[in-house]
Amino acid sequence: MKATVKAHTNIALIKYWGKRDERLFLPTNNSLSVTLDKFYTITTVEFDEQLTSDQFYLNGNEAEAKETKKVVTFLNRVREKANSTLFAKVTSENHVPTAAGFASSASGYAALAAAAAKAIGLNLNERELSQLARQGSGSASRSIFGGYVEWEKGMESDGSDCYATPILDRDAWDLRVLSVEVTTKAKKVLSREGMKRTVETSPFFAGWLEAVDKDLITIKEALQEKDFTKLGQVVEANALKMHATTLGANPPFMYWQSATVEVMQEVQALREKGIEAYFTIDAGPNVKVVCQPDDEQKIHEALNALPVVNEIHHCRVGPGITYIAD
Ligand code: 2P0
Repeated sequence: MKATVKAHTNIALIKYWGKRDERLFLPTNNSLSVTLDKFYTITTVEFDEQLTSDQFYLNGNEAEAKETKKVVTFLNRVREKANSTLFAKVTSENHVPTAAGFASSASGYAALAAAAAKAIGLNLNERELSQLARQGSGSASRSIFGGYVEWEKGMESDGSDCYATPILDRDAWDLRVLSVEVTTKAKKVLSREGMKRTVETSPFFAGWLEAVDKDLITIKEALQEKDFTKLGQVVEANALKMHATTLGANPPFMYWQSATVEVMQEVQALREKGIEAYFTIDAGPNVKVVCQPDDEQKIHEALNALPVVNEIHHCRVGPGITYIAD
C-alpha cells in the first residue's frame, strides 16, 4: 500500500489560461509544454489502516493547512475511484525553486497522482493518470509525460476526453530552457485566481481563445519540421497574448515587473545581434528563455550581466514520471 514516484515540472510553450470547469480542472483551450529535466518532485504515498486522517509532509515538515487541504481533496478523489476509506501519509520532496517562478503544483500533483493510484491498487495507464493529475492542478496533466506534450481540452462535461498526450520525444529535439530569476518585491495574483478573473471579466479573453488555436497549429508544424525560428516566434507571441488578457481584466493586473521587461528587451536585443533566443513568461515576474544548445552560453552571459538578474537555471528536455523502488 506504498509507492514512490518522481515527476518533473514543465513549462508551457502554448499556455493553459482559463477553465471551463473549476471543480474538474477542465480548460478552455489546449496547451503544449516541454517537460524539464532539472526540477522535480519525489512523493511517497502510504495508505495505512492505522491512520485516522491524512498526513502531508513537505520537504521534511508538516505542510501548511491550506496545502494539506488540497492534498486531502485530491486523495478523496483517489479513494472514491478505488472504493476505499483508508487514510494516507504523503511525503513530498520538492526540488523546484519556487522563487524561479516554477509552479511546483505541476510536478507535485503528477507525482502524487501516480504514487497514490499505485499505492491504493488502481491500475491506471498514463492517460488515466494524466486525467487524475489534472484534478489536482491543470498543468500536472502534462507532467505525466516527458518531452513535448499537448493537453487536450476535450469537449465532454465529465472530463473523460481531457488529458495530455506526448507529441514528440525528449530525444527528438534538444532545446534548452534558461529560467531567469529576477529581483522581485510585489505580491503576485495566484494563477488560479488570475485565470478566473480573466475568464470572467476580460474582453480580451475571446481574442485569446481565437488566437490560441492558430498558435497550436503553428507550434505543431514547428515541432514536426524542427524549425526553431517558427517555434520561438509563436512561443513568445503566445505568452504576450496570454499576458495581454490580464490587462483587460477587472480589476486589471499584471505579472511583469520592470526587471521582467528588461530581460524581455535583452532577449529581443540578442536576436537583433543574430543570437536566436525567445522568451515565455508564466503567472509571475520571472522569464524563461528558449534556445538551441549552441547559443546557450552566449545567452547566459548576456542575461547574467543584467543587474536585475538574480540567478539563471539551465534546463534540458526532461522525462516523464518514474516509479522508484522502496
Ligand atoms: C501553464 N499556468 O500552461 C499556465 C500558464 C500559468 C500560466 O498552468 O488552477 O497551477 O492548479 O489548474 O496549473 C499555472 O496554473 O493552475 C499554469 P490550476 P496551475 O503552465
